[in-house]
Amino acid sequence: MEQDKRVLTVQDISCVGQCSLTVALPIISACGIETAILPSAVLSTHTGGFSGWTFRDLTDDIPAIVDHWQKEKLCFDAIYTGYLGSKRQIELVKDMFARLGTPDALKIVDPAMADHGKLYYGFDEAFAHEMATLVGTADIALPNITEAAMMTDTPYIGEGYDESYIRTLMDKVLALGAKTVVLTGVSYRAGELGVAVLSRGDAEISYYFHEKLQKSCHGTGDIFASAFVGAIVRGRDPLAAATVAADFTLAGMRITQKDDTHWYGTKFERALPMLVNELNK
Ligand code: PXL
Repeated sequence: MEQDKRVLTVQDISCVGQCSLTVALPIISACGIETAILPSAVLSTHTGGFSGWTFRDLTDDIPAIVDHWQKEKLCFDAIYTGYLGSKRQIELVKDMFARLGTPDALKIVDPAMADHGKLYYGFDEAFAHEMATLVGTADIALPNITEAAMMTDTPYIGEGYDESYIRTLMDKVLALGAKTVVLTGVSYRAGELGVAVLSRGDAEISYYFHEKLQKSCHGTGDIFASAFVGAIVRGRDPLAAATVAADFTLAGMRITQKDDTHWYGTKFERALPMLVNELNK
C-alpha cells in the first residue's frame, strides 16, 4: 500500500455554493488522503451571483492555529491554497509553507481571485500582485488565463489568441518563481477546451484538450484544483493529474447541465466514484 499522505488546504468556507472548502475537503478525502483544513474566512455563500452574503475574516485566528500545529509537530505532505480573504493571509500562507511542510512538501497555489477577464468581488489589482508573490513560492501554480494575465501584467485576451500568447503567459508565471504552471481554460479551437502544463526547463507545453460544453458552471476551478491535488498526491505527474482532474470536472458539469435550476455551483458529488476509480487503477 502507498504511504498515507496528509494534505492541508487553506481557503474560505462558503457555507452554500459548492466551492472552496466544501469542495476541497470531500474531493481530496475521497482520493484517500487525510485532509486538514484551515478556513481563511466564513461566508454564508460565495460571491459569484448571490447578494447580501455574510463574511467573517478569520485572519486573526490563523497565527495561533499555526503555532499550535507546530507545537504538536504536525506537518503536511502538501499544502494547497485557494481563495484567500486578505493580503495579510498571503503572508501567513508563506509562513505556513515554511513551518508546516514535510521536508519535500508540495506547495500548490491556486490564485483563485478572477475569471473571464474580471476579478471576483472585493479584490483589486494590488491583491493580484500580492498573489503573484505567493505563486512565486509554489511548486505548482494553478491559474486560469485571467489570473495568470493579472499576476503578470499581461493583457487579457478572451479568445482568438495563439500558442505564443499562452507560452508567454506561462513563461511569465514561471518567471515569478513557480516550478510548474498548470493553466486552465485554454482553447485554440471552437468546441475545445483544455489545460496546459509547463515546468521550468520544458521545451514544449503539454496539453490535455476535451470537449467545451455550451454553458460554464460556477466553482469548476476549485473542483479541478482539488482533484488535481488528490491526483498529484496519489503519485500522478502534473499532466496526468490535470487530465484526471479535467475529466472529473467535466463529468460534474455534465451532471449539472441536466438540472436547469442549479445555477450557483457544479454537481461534482455524483462524479466522485469516477474519480476514485480512476485513481485506484
Ligand atoms: O470558487 C472560487 C471562490 C471561492 N470562494 C469565494 C468565492 C469564489 C468565487 O466566486 O466567491 C468566497
